[in-house]
Amino acid sequence: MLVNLSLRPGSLNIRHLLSAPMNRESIPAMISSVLKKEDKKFSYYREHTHALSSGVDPGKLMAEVCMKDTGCCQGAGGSMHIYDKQHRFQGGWALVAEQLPYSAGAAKSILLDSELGLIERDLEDGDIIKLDASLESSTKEDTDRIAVVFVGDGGSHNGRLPVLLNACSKLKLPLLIVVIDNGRAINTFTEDVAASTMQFTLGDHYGVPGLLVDGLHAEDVAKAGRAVTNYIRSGKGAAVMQIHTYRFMGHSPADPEHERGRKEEKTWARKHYDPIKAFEAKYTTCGMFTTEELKAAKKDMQKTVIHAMNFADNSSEPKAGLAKELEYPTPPDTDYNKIAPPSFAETINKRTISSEQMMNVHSHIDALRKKAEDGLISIAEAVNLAIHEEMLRDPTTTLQAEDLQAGSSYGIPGLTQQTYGSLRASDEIIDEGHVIGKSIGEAMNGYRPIVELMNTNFGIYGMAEIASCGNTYLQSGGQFKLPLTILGAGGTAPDLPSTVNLCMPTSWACQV
Ligand SMILES: Cc1ncc(C[n+]2csc(CCOP(=O)(O)OP(=O)(O)O)c2C)c(N)n1
Repeated sequence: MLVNLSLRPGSLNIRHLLSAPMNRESIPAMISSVLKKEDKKFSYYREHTHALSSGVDPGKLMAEVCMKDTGCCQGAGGSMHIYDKQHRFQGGWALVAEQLPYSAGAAKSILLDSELGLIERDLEDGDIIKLDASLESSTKEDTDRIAVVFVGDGGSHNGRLPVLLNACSKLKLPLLIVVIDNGRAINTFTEDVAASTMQFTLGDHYGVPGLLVDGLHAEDVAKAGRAVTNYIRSGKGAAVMQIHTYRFMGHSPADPEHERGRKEEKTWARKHYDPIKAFEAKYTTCGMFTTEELKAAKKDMQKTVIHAMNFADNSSEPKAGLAKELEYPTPPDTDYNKIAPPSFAETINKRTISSEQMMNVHSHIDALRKKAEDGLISIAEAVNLAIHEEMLRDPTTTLQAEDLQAGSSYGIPGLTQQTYGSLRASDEIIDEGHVIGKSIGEAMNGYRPIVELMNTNFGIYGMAEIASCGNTYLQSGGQFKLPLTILGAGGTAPDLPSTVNLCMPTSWACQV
């Protein structure tokens, strides 16, 4: 358990809470009071207030919910897929719990930035680039970034969470996992299906601390959020916050709310468990603000809502041809050999690869090239050669595989960890969904991961994540290009793979 709560005076105000009326939850209040623009935020399909409190423009958000051209994803995402690259709001994911491994990749990208000496900078068009940190003047926001992921209590019982906790622990990921616990998944009560409802203790096995918070009082949630994020920002690793809350409305407008005891429960909650009523009563009583100030603030908020609605109403439908335009981030006939390396490549290589490692990898590459010239190179060796050429050409290229350190089954990742270190070339747990998912998070945050699947068919564990590799460029309205390569051996040759399947995120696949 985490203790020592501390709340900076004035860090939570009426506006923070009033930005949260859609779910009547105090959690968005916490987001806006303790998270920074530079933090990487992952939510699920109940993400509207998370996006708003992360700084996403209300008009653009409403237009996206209505799938209009002016939405933050050009109308290609819709209600459950809100992305705003500039505010590091990285979805909006509709498959329950799929966002969990993505957040691990985002948190890992923060560690990679610091290991390589890279820094993120905003461009005027909302895009983000990486630069050599030694050439920039850095701020606190550059050095204490964290990632945060929200998941419902139903989603927190998905197997992706323990695997995520393992990664948090092994890598000391700067990640806050927030379990939004309304006691049910649609209409299924958690205790009917789960052996324990104490998700904040799940990290015990992995050494990841957790805190249980009553979401009734916004101030408590913000205090706890401040304490937990301070802990993570200080470099101690990840933490879990489980926040109790209540869902006043049905799961969706289509929900008939037939779960047992719903009527009585709602009557009780309206009286005793409404964070907005609690907030208003507490702070008008103690004189923090008057009833008139409260009314004025509400009016102000209503104006914002009306303005956002009108903006969405008056916007056009997405332009015809948008889906075609967002099919590939780079044209399919692009010659990747002609893409210039990043300007920092040479400096970062010098900084992170010793001269001995460099000599070794170059003699390895020379030997493979010689084999290629002699017509003796195997497919696995050719892929290994391509991986080394790419990892040297662009230090933002990473590699993840099972059994990687030993070269995996066919030598495809051979000599990568020995050359580029275990963060860029990482051995992975045997959960292909997690590995591909973590790579998606890296790819959304300036890296170019390669996943080697040992054998292609093992990728079946990662079907959800593979689908999102293909969807996300489109659904984010072109904001996230996902430069991710998945490759694996196919065929049954005992020594060398007879084929290597390559699949790229933007829905093309080929067999070599
Ligand atoms: C993989 C997957 N299975 C099923 C669903 C259908 N579904 C949508 S929401 C939901 C319940 C999730 O509950 P919880 O995680 O507690 O989130 P809440 O909506 O209560 O915030 C289910 C089963 C889905 N979206 N994705």
